[in-house]
Amino acid sequence: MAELLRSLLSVAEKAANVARVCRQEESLFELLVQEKTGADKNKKFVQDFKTLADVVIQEMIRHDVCAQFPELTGFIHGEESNKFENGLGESVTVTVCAREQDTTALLAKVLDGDQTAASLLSKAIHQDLQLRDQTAESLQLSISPADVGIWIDPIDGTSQYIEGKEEEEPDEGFCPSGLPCALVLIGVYLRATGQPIMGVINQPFNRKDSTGKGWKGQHIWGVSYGDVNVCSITRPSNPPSERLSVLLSSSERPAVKNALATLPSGSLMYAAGAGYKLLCVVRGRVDVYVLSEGSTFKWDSCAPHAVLRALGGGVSDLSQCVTGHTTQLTYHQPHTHSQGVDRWANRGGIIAYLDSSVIEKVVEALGGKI
Ligand code: 2IP
Ligand code: CA
Repeated sequence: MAELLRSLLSVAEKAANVARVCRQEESLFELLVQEKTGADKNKKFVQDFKTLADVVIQEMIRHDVCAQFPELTGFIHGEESNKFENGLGESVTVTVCAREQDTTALLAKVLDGDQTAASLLSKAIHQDLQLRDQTAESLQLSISPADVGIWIDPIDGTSQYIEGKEEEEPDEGFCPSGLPCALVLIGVYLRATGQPIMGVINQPFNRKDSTGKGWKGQHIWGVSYGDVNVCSITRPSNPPSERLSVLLSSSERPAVKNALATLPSGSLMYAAGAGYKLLCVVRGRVDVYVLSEGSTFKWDSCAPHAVLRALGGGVSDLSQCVTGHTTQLTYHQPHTHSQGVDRWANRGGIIAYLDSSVIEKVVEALGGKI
């Protein structure tokens, strides 16, 4: 199973490369930012390119992982569907082929014959990239790939990715918006219990490179299975303090913002991206991320949740915590009475922490407001 971690680290890095290439190569960037509507809309164009970029990354991860671990076929789920229907009613399924030239041909079809864009994308997809990580290489794990499933969020924080505000992340690691909030998330859970056991978070746009034109990324991973709790970073050790920093979505309900603002010495902060907010908890940049609505999904939280567990923390359902049940989220069962993506929503909201003692303080401050 440690091979699975090594494979996910490499494919997440490749995904980050595709995300960077789409912004750096002019012919791809033009497609990414142009939103054609009305008469300008090319009916043969299968979908928004931004959706295609997401799907291409998702399918690349699926392709690479299944090629190495066939037991995972049918158990790799993502945010996006790979079937598109264009304005002419033609249906196209986006997949990654075994050979680069075949992927190029397929993408050219989807991109209405744009060979340059198709070749650039295909080259990034088929790049042979092996990410080396010493701790991951020496890790031993006795679990079979046949016992796990995977959630992929190819690009979390898509709106930040498209908008492309070039904020660099400061050393303290907190950026309320901009490219650093866009993340590639790959999480592994146990099929039997839904527990998240392995997570890879890749941040493609962490800081500018030496030329000042391109970007360098960074990644964090964690494994929490049985007695094994290993993470690529050490658990942040914030000095004990009465102060509680709470991270929220800017679209959080006013009643919740007001209630949390009453926390003794509390400070409210806001940032874009569900994955990015979870990453801020992982790094100890804030004490807790609170979300009162069901606007995140299994693919948003699985990877960061596994990393938090590896560090001794967790992610729980906020609505359950309010009733005294602090059990953590699971990832294997859909809401059977819901339709579409809502089947996989974290319906009761979420609360993410390194130290579970924050749950009580947050619940008390919310005092029946949710
Ligand atoms: C989104 C993205 C949004 C987030 C939302 C996620 O995923 O992370 O930023 O909202 O919950 O589902 P907010 O930023 O208000 O927390 P995606 O970008 O993949 O659609
Ligand atoms: Ca997402």
